[in-house]
Amino acid sequence: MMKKQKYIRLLLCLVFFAKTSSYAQVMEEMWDKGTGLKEHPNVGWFKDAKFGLFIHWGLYSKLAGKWNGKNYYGSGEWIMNQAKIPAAEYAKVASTFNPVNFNADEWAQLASDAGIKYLVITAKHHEGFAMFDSKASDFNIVKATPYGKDPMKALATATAKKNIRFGFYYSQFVDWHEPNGGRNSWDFDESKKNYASYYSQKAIPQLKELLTNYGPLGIVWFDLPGGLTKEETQKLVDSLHALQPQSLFSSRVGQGLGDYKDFGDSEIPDAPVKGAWESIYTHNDSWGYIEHDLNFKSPAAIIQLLAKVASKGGNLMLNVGPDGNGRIPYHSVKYLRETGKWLKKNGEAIYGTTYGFIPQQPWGVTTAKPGKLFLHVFSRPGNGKLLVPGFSNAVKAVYALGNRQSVSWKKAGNDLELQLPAFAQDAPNTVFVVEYTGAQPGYDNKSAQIVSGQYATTVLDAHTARLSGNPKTKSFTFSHYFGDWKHETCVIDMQQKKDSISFQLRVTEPGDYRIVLEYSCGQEGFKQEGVIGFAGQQYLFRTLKTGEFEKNTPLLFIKHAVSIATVQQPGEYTLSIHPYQDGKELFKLRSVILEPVK
Ligand code: FHN
Repeated sequence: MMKKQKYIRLLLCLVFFAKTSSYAQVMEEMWDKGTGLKEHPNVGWFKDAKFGLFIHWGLYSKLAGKWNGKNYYGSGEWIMNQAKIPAAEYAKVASTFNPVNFNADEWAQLASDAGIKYLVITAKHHEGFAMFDSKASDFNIVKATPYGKDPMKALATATAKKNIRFGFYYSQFVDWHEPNGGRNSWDFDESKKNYASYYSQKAIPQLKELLTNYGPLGIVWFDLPGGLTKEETQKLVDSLHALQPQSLFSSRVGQGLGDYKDFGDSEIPDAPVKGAWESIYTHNDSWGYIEHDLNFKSPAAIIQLLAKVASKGGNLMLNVGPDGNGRIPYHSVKYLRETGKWLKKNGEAIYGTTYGFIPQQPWGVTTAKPGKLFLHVFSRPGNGKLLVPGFSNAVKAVYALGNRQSVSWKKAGNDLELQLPAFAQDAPNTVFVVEYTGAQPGYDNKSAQIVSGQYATTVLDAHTARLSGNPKTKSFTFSHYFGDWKHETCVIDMQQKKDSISFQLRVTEPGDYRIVLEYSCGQEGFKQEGVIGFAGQQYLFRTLKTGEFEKNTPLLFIKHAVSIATVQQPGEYTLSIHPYQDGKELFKLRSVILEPVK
């Protein structure tokens, strides 16, 4: 080949690689950037804690998702807003709020049994009702209800006895009870509100009461900031930190402040994130109690969610919504206890860990401590041979965490292969420990993704694709009911034939694999054709319609089985997807799923 042609070819390759390495760059930027917050010197306990309990409890708990004979779905704590209940009418609920079954010691014991290390409870949510004794407003549980006691005082004491860090959630701006509070536009004219007077007469005095009267607080969890400039927010933070310098303030204090980062509701970052952060999830579909919401995450789902969040380097704060009588729902108690039993045996793989340096595999995720990599095996390989790709360190020992039973292993280049012992196929998360020498390697976000016939499915998340042309990744936030937020990162804007995405795959077993595309597709994009290139073949598909896409409406996805691909030899392959011809956006691709055909 002419010298010039070689040069041009080299140049083209570099351009292609540069364009298609955007995924790796994004990953580097995301987790190298960390949370972007200045970490508090006392954040160490938080980063080690890994598992917190969120409690949403207020007058809304008594309404239980029902008002005037109508059932409400989604966030039960938003019922005043969803039903546009006049503040004066809503306040009357307090006159019958009498949670006689509330028992602080039982709640603290449940948290302890569940392996919870910190507990944050709503002291005042958007409804404006104080679940504590407040001199700043008589609209509180001691003055306005037949219960007449301060449950927060009891809970602060009970959690301290169990060595569980205690904290308050406080809605510092949204307050639907107050004429000058944020976001009640059905009783009050937003344009006439004086937020400054709301802060000075209620929010700041109540926050000072909370940071003064309940002992040392691990956390003050702010929510939905508003009505303050950055300078005013900084002043608020400084004045409150002066009362409790050791307490950690959540990033939802706003204006880029806070001592650790909270991601969106039900959101886990796509890539590992350095620093102190937490993901927050509901146990069912609502933060506040809804009598008819029994869609609780199973113990297995909680255990795997905790491991997935920890595998990115963060904490999971899981929410429960007690009812108006002060009882935590039966399924929350039962499933939290099951989670605690798992943590009792496997807590070493969660507490005090950082993100694992081996990215998600078909079998599960990893967490790490110096000299140890924890393999969280959600799915056991059919032949018991578990592959840990890209493990370059020297191995000292491999064993099952639960019973310390050693596991046979072998290294082949940068592959570590374990011969797993038998264990229950339906075990939610069986942890194996790899002890190694040498420094912990960096997060491996460049290796090819493993595809194996030993697992029922291999999911290729769209955000791991390399992009070429117009396509880009975009995270969508939406809720199906109301406020039960979901987050999905998709690849969008694949419109022209040249717009392609690709996955670098390492197929360890030859055979037939069914290709399933998980996507959302609206009126303008459906019935368009696409092309999948894989293992030397091309496969055609035509998109199906999943529903109309409008802002904030739910993205509905379909798992569309489009073809069977045959892989003749094990090895590295590229799986690419592009539109068959120029047209509208093909779809919003959530993932590509490969299923071995048996
Ligand atoms: O509006 C609130 C909601 O009711 C709930 O408290 C969640 C918990 O993170 N925070 C806000 C929505 O993000």
